Amino acid sequence: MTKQTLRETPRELTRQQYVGLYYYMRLNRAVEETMVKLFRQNKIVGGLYSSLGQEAISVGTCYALERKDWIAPMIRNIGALLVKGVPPRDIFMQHMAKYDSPTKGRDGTSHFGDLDNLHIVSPISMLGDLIPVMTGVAIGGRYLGQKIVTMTWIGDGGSSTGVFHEGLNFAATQKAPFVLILENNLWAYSTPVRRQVPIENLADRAKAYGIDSYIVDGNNVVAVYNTAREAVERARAGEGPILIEAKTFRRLGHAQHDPAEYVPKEMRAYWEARDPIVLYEKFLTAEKLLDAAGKKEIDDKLDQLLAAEREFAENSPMPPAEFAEGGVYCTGDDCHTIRAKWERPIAEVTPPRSSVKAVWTVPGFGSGKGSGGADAPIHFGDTGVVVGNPASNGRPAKVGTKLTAKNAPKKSKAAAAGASRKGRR
Ligand SMILES: Cc1ncc(C[n+]2csc(CCOP(=O)(O)OP(=O)(O)O)c2C)c(N)n1
Ligand SMILES: [Mg+2]
Repeated sequence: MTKQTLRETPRELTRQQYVGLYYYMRLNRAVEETMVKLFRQNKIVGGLYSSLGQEAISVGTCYALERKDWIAPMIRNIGALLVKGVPPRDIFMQHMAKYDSPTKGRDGTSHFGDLDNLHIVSPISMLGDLIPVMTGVAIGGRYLGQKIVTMTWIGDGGSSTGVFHEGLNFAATQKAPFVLILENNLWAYSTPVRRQVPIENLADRAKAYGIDSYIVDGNNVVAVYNTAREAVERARAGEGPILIEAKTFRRLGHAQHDPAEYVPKEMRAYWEARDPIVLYEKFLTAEKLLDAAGKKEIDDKLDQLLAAEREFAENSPMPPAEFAEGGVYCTGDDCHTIRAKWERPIAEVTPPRSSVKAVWTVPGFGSGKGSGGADAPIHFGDTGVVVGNPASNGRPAKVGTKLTAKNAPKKSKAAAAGASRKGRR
């Protein structure tokens, strides 16, 4: 069901949280403004994207997460990276392909992640692919009993890819603790949303997957935060995935190279008058949460921080030439030790004990029976038992065929060995 309003009265934020939202929106904008300068000085390698006018979405949604939660930002989600704790210098250096950047100059833009500390999955260029990936992370977290929520962002254009539907349907059937933010900024490259989708509200797509959705004013950071907070809490409580459509506008072109002359002037003017930072400043002033002195403090803090971060990034060297051929493909142990990191003892998460019940269970999930009659991890419905008969040259036996003494395959040596291995467990 699509909700225009929240289930309960929005919670009061603390003064620190109100100011925090403001600080991160300002930081988001300042980091991107700095990168525009670097781009014009030819110091950025590759394209430069902008989230001008969309800062309330990245910041407000990510602010609703807990430290342990996982995000997968896209190109217009620098704000989410900053809220998660990525220092501006990493973002600058990554765009400049510097040696000290998170990918050591091997990749550009915001294409980097941090699996160990900040729980950030790197963007995937193929629009929509992060949906099944983050669904997988959510299910993995539930299996490990971590009570995490995962979040990713998608555009209006990206919401028409096949994998958007496949991924969201998969998340819904799995009841994954996953929140998807759909940033409807009215344009996908030069295609207006009306020429791409025959519906008014993209949130309505949630109905097709049987999940809940919200529509929120993407230029109102408090509304975005409150909506995301409620969605995150519901997902964490086991209600399944939730889709939030944030209505907004892409103020610049697709990237720096695009002057976006195809955007009608009146449309641009309408949205420019709704700048999320200007609106929020007015709100904070009216509510006496920020005065001139408080604003000056933030201005100064941002100036100092960005000057220092930019200097660090500019002084970082480019990667040495001989480094180019290394690390493109993992070459095994001389690259890094390939070993899964278990947060529960390995014996507990590998067979036979991996069949233990997930620590964090969700009502109605996993109550199905497998073909053998025992609890199955997913519901197999009423499908009959499928029995493969080795004697039929690889052809499967008919659905529903029961094993009888007559059609039972003889135990091969390998099967017998397998059985005894099982017996030893
Ligand atoms: C599957 C896929 N198709 C096409 C592209 C090329 N592409 C990159 S961004 C983009 C436009 C995306 O528009 P939207 O999803 O509305 O996001 P916005 O740029 O407005 O934030 C396209 C078509 C891609 N990256 N992946
Ligand atoms: Mg768009």
